[in-house]
Amino acid sequence: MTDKKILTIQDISCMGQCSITVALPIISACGIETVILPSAVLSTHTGGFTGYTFRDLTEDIPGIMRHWMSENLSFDVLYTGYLGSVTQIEYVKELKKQVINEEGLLIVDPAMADNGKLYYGFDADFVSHMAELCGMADIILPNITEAAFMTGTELRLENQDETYVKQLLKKLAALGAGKVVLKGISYEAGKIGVAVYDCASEELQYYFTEKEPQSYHGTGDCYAAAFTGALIQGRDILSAASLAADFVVASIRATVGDAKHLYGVKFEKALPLLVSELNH
Ligand code: PXL
Repeated sequence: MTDKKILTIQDISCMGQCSITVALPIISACGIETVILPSAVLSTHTGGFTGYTFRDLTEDIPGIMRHWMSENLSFDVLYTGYLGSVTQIEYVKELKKQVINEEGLLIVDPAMADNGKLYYGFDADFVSHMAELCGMADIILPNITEAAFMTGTELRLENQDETYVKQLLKKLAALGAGKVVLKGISYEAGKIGVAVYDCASEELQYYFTEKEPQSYHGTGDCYAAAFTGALIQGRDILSAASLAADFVVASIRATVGDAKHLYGVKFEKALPLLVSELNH
């Protein structure tokens, strides 16, 4: 029996509990082999730190891909996170063509904005290229900010209603994506959740959790990794989306008591919960 392999492309932020430093342990804990393609190496992530180093690895990507092709290596899933440039988005399309099995999945976490703001270094051109990549994906995992930016829709971080959320989902579907897991939905005070939308059948499902008062960097990355790991381990999309939400809440709860720890969440403390829920 051959087990599935996930290839993930995103940066290594050496310190900061995001991107590859969370994707690798989380997906591995789900029991799935994870192949990494680092898009850049930063001393820290770009949210809240200043003076970080940034080594762009764009030029290395074609050579890595060609070596895999020469070894006849291929993978079942391409899961993308933080990408450093439009060129890297183009390379993702090439990777999907060259090293992902024919039946393989493309899962895209746009990882470029949150709370109404683009992350440092991104612009409107990057957003439109990311929207195009989302249009080629089987599953996309945007938050409300990314969804609004990619579809040119007014941003409502609060006081959302189903009409607004359905408008966003339909516009994301129009990009061409297969399924959408839209994060950061809030219809009532104290609750936050995800909408899981099948663009072909228009089936819409939700999962809500308690809203934690403090927000942390890197929770989107933890969410995407747990979702991808659970899905490839055999969960259906709603179950994977729900499990990932519970995992992020547990990670935040493990972090709140430590006032010095604001740059990321202590997801390590919640890994046993994720593993036991997955094996349930
Ligand atoms: O968590 C998303 C992310 C990943 N990688 C880097 C980032 C960010 C968000 O700011 O800066 C380098």
